[in-house]
Amino acid sequence: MVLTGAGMSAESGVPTFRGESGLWRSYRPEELATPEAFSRDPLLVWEWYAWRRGLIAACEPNPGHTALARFMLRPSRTTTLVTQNVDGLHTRALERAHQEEPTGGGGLATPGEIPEGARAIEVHGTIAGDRCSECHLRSAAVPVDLTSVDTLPRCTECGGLLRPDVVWFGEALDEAVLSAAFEAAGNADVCLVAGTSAVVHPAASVPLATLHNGGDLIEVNPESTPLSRHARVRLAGPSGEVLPALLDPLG
Ligand code: BV8
Ligand code: ZN
Repeated sequence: MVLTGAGMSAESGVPTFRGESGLWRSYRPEELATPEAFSRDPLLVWEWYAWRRGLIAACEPNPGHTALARFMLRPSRTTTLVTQNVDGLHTRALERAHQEEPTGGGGLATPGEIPEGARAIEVHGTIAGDRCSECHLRSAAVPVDLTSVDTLPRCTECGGLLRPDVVWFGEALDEAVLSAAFEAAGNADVCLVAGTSAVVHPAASVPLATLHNGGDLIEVNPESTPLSRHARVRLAGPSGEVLPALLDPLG
């Protein structure tokens, strides 16, 4: 299995959370990505997410996303991708790779949707979706009118304020999504961990399930992290360069 974090998208131009470019108007993500911040100042939180949506829309998947997508789509694929990222770049890379070469470069074409098992498990949700803060109805993201708190998007069903469909700090992850991630890790021979500082839980402990089951960890990160000491192999470089070098020959 593969676990990715914000570092995976750094070479696409999406700022990481804890790197120097991760700040926005001197706020830390932990101050804005919380239910308390949203109920205190929904306009400020929406300004941050609207800014991120605009930035992400202008970004492209990088060669690391593409190499991983091709690897996931191979007919013999038995790899599960779990991501902490909400930017949707893995899905865009998978859709593009599936169009270009439905089986990642080998075997018979499987037309139509990305195969079920090849989809990214987004444990922290998606910035491309909205969710009602009252009735939890989900919908595709709508444009956000930031003129004032009164012009923020509201639920068509109950009139509640819409929020981005992401998991905030202090909020529980979706049970089914999280157990799918831990199950994949528990069954994996190898957990490839790319681009995460491994400080946000419970996602950061998913790779430990591979270790507990006798599997190995490979870490792709220019820096070391709390997972580094558990890694059988550490590839200390940017995922946009390391993953193509690592995965393309395997294809
Ligand atoms: C939960 C969605 C319980 C939103 C995100 C004290 C108080 C309150 C809570 C806690 C606390 N202590 C611990 C907690 C729990 C908390 C937590 O872990 N906090 C941390 C900060 C200590 N966790 C939670 O609150 C979680 N929920 O515990 O619920 C519960 C249970 C039942 C009932 C109720 C509650 C929810 C956590 C989810 C938060 N949401 N995102 C949004 O995006 O706006 S987390 C956010 O951080 C992103 O998803 C991000 O992916 C994630 C992790 O960060 P990273 O991905 O690792 O990114 P980071 O910038 O940190 O690191 C980048 C790495 O890439 C670096 O290592 C860098 O070296 C590397 N890199 C850079 N360039 C490259 C590269 N690598 C490769 N290539 C490159 N080119
Ligand atoms: Zn509603």
